[in-house]
Amino acid sequence: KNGIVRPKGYTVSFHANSSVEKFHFGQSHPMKPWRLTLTKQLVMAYGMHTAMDLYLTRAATREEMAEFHTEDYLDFLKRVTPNNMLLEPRLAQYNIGDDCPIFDGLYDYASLYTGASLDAARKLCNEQSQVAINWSGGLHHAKKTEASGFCYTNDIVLAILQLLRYHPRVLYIDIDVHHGDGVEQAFWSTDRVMTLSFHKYDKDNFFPGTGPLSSTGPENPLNPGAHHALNVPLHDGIEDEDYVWLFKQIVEPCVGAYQPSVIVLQCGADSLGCDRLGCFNLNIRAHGRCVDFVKRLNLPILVFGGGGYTPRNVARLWAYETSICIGCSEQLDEKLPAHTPALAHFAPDNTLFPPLSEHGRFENKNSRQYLWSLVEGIHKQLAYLES
Ligand code: ZLV
Ligand code: CA
Ligand code: ZN
Repeated sequence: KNGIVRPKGYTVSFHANSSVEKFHFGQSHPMKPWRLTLTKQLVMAYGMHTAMDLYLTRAATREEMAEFHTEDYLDFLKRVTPNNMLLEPRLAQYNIGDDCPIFDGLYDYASLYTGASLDAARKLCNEQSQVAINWSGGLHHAKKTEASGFCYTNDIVLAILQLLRYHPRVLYIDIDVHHGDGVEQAFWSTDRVMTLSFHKYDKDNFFPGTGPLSSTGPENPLNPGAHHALNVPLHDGIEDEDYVWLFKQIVEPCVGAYQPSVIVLQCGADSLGCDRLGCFNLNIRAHGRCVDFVKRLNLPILVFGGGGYTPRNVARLWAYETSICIGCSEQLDEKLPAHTPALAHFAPDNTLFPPLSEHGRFENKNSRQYLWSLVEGIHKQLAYLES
């Protein structure tokens, strides 16, 4: 079966550089850049590459990264290596440690995933693409002057800064299981970006410990950023129907009230069931329904990856979400193509949609009443925008 067709006047662009796939955070570190190799293999095995514009991306320049990060932090990232790091007095200051280790080629890694996000943003700005995808991006924890949570440079913040040159209002939506704290913090005081993160929240026991419902922007109502940060804190074990329902109940009025001209969607795969670090019970189809809902709003979309620590499921999810962006998801066979290079990784079932919630690792601790209280809380915040 070949012949996934492109709809006329609608372009999906796919931005990647296979060099990012070869970096290693270290033996026992959960972040595995080779999950991107698996993802691309599935995308190609399904023949989706014929339905998109493919771009080989470049590394971001230092000047581009300095639009958000400080010169001294970029200097540090550029000079530090596993060999000289013990001579470096400021490792703690830049939050280097077990989560964010120094590994060979760190600066190249960060500038590559960041360059791909900037390329993707520019394709949207010049309207050569309606949906631009960078699965290597979405590193939402990095701060202006420090690394955090496996993230060194914040490609999302830098991409949004690009979009703001052409777009009056950017809506950022983050469905990674972790709070999108770096993006929220960067745009805390502006009304030109609305940030909305869905995440597991447990102040003292789950990283990064920020993002309660009550955290909605600066408290001073005269600050333009007031009410422009939105957070949807969840407990363990949320399931498909509840999550998708909640997502729609919240995203729809956000778009209605804020009227963004472009959407940035971080699709972290660690919100799936069976993720090594996650604690939700979502299946691939449910995660994809959130992407589909955003796509149907008919606004330009920048699509990023993010977390995702069970590589076979990351690849399944992002290949499936690529098909949703193209609009060909109905045409995908559930059975993975027999010629998929790394088919062994998807054994024994070899399917795109293995059940990820059945073994119920996490009991659902989100009552209906709790979910309604979140919807109500968000609607209350949005009411401030109308006035
Ligand atoms: O998916 O880490 O819990 C975007 C993203 O959102 C912590 N870090 C912090 C707080 C104290 N540390 C623990 C230090 C652990 C160091 C190594 C691991 C190693 C093996 C297995 C799991 C972890 C780990 N680290 C699990 N959770 C953490 C978090 C950081 C989560 C970042 C999520 C990034 C890409
Ligand atoms: Ca999130
Ligand atoms: Zn995450």
